[in-house]
Amino acid sequence: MRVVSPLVISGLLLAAACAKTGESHQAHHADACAGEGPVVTDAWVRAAPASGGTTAAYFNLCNAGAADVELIGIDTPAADVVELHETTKDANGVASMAPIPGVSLKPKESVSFAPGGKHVMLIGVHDGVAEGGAVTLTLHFNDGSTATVEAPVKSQGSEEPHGH
Ligand SMILES: [Cu+2]
Repeated sequence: MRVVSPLVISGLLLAAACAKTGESHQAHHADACAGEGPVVTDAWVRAAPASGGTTAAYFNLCNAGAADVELIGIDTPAADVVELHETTKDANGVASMAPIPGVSLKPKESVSFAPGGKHVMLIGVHDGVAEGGAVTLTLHFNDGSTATVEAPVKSQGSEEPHGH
């Protein structure tokens, strides 16, 4: 059987697209899944151009616990509304993003929130989300637990597309 499956081809194209966004280099740090329960690492927030605007937060999340856990929401004092989003590309390479309900992690599983993929949308950003600052993010899980991180504000990286 010499026929190359279209699924394999599209998978390769997706991998190439991800590499271009630079999200994969962060995912490689996720192998150290130590601690208890959900562990957040490498959190950061893109600097917002002005208060009232929209920006995004990113991090790696791994499940160091023994049971499945689901990230169901995030809140922050730095914005009016927080949504979990995922950016995808259609067959023409046009990127768009849509809300996702949550992310389930099996024990030792990790997920990367990174530019060009899953991200945390901060809508109605308050003053002070500028480079050199920090934003407190509180992650909520389906078992009632939370994880709070201080995410530094950085100006690096590309913008998320704004269309929904
Ligand atoms: Cu978004």
